[in-house]
Amino acid sequence: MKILVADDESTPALFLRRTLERLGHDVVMTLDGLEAWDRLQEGHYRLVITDWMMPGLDGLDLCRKIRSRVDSSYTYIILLTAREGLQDRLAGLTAGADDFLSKPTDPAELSARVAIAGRIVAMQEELERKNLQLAELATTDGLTGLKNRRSFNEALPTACSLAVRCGYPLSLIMIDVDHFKTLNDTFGHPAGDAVLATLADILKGGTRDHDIVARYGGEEFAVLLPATTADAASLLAERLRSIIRNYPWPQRPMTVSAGVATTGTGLATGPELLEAADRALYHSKRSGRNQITH
Ligand code: GH3
Ligand code: MG
Ligand code: MG
Ligand code: MG
Repeated sequence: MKILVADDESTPALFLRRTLERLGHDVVMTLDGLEAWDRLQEGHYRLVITDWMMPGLDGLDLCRKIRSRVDSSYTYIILLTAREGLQDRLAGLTAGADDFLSKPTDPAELSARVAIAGRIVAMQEELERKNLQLAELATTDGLTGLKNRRSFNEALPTACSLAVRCGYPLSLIMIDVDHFKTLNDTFGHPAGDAVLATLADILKGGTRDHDIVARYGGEEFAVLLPATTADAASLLAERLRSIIRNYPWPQRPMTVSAGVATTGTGLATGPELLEAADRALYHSKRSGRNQITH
């Protein structure tokens, strides 16, 4: 475990270091609270063992500063102190310490208390990992790995206001697979799923990293293109249509219809953009499919 030690007296500090390193920990030593605080800005330490009395920033101040951080993983704090009174312990706990060690420190007790810190921090990290996984699950489409509709709908307003504020055009392509139902009916649902996954790869491969590609519905995809003019978006939509038409599909030729919309006169918000792209897509379908409309 990565441990930061702050102690202004060299003899107990060296003893701590030797004991912790013998237990297999990765230890960084600092001489006061300010230096410790600086180190904490540079990297994440799961455990801080800090002396109470230090010049500059003392142990209590350091505890308070660590606890005032937002958006950072939990740091377990053990306060080293020769003070034993109730008032002192209360002051330490209130400042944010998790535990105490008396000075001079007994190596067996140090080892036991560091083990407690390890358990708490491991639990915390497991929670963070699970939260990340959940967030990923909630925003990703399981079949294609693309963003799902919810995640797209969350990204759309931000992209719109950014485009308006920065004065660049934002384009949206809505794509719907032609006669997809008959593919399912003829070749089965799993074949349909495989086609959707390949389509997602084609769309991802044909766009840039900062473009947002989402599975908007069953066999409908949305491609959001920041800083892309109507002409550029139509060119891209046409290129995607052509790639899909010419792809060697194992079952039968596949085609898509697309509708393109770009921010501009009367088109500024997410719903307006979606409605315009939908209308254009409907026009492509009505006009015989396998085509794009802007
Ligand atoms: P159109 O050219 O008018 O779009 O015809 P279509 O057959 O593509 O349109 P329709 O909306 O009638 O059918 C869409 C089909 O997509 C129906 C549904 O079973 C299928 N579908 C939706 N989601 C999935 C999926 O996750 N996997 C598979 N295999 N099929 C799906
Ligand atoms: Mg001291
Ligand atoms: Mg559809
Ligand atoms: Mg369709």
